[in-house]
This record gives sequence, C-alpha cells and structure tokens, in this order.
Amino acid sequence: MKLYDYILSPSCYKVRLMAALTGVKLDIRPVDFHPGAEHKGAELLALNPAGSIPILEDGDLILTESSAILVYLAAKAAPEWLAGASAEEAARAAMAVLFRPADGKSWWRKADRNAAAAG
Ligand SMILES: N[C@@H](CCC(=O)N[C@@H](CS)C(=O)NCC(=O)O)C(=O)O
Repeated sequence: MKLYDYILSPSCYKVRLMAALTGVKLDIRPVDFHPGAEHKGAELLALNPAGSIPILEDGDLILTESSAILVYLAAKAAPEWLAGASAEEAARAAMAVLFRPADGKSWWRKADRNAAAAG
C-alpha cells in the first residue's frame, strides 16, 4: 500500500500510527507539501481533487479521507470488526479508531491523561 505522506501532517500521522498498530507495511511516498504544495499539482489532484493528503493507494483503490483510511486498515487487520458487529460493538470500535490528532489526541489518550491527573 502506498501512502502519500508528509511527515508533519497530523492526518498522515494517524494513518502511519494505524498501519504500525495493524502491522501493515506502507510504501511511503513523501509529498513536498511545503514549500512545494505538491498536493495542489496535477499528479496528486488527479488522485484527490480535494487537494489534501493523506492519500492511500492499494491497487486500484484510492482512499483520501484519513478516517476512511483508518477504517480500511482496521477492517483489513480484523475483518470481524465490522462484519457481524453489533451496533454497540461497531460504535465502540469506531470510537477507538476514528480520531483526529489535531483535536488533541484520541479519546483514549485523553482518558489516560485525565486519569493520571486525577491520581
Ligand atoms: N478531511 C481530510 C483532511 C486532510 C487534511 O486537511 N490534510 C492536510 C494536511 S494535514 C492538507 O492536505 N491540507 C491541504 C488542504 O486541505 O488544502 C482527511 O482527514 O484526510
């Protein structure tokens, strides 16, 4: 799987994190995000007209929303996660998987931090 990646991007970071957690080996394709704005160039706009990264390529499949990419990696690692899961199980799994680092880390990191602060 090829990840169009920028090292300082929180959206790319969470994809790299999920890949590491699920044991998926990524073929990293560095994007000259700054100063080159390569994500606004013809090659990457052809993959993602929204002009953002991350972009994940897996054969013919192109995924462009980081949360969708996390779902894809998690579902590949543990197909039972979605197939046959109850609404409650699916929601609990989504709570763990769908997070935005820019929001101040995932809910489980915040829960750990709050528990430590509470003693
Ligand atoms: N909703 C998108 C947002 C991704 C995003 O904002 N990526 C930033 C880098 S962290 C980007 O490419 N920004 C350029 C732009 O949106 O013009 C996702 O989650 O994948």
